[in-house]
Amino acid sequence: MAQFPTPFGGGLDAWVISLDERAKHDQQFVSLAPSPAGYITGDQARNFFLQSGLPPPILAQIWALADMNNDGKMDMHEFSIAMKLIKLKLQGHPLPPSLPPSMKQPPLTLPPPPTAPFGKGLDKGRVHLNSLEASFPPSALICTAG
Ligand SMILES: [Ca+2]
Repeated sequence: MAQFPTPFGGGLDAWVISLDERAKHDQQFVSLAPSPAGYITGDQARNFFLQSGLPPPILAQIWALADMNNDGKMDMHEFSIAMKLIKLKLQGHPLPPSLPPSMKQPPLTLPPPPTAPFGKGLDKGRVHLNSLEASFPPSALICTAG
């Protein structure tokens, strides 16, 4: 019987990618300069994954698992899966024969980040301040109870 330490409680799925992990993976993905379409190539990914210290044959297995649509490229979600598999492998978990369903689902449907144009920042700040003053007149703050 294999005896792994199980840091994950009985009910929790070791393959689930947490929001924190996904956020880190997304940052790493962006740092690899994905194409405008949102993909990194096999070469880009391989060089990055090799930094994990895992042997190339293992990384090839991880790639095969994570590249869900087998297009030879990684989108943000596939990259996150690969990173999670690398982490688990480094922790001593065996690779799954196929991708666990809990990994295929995105960790959360994140709302798209607000795309505020930089030029409008000052104006927006001013509007925000004005509305704050309107909502909280100073007289309310110095009102003493009883
Ligand atoms: Ca792919």
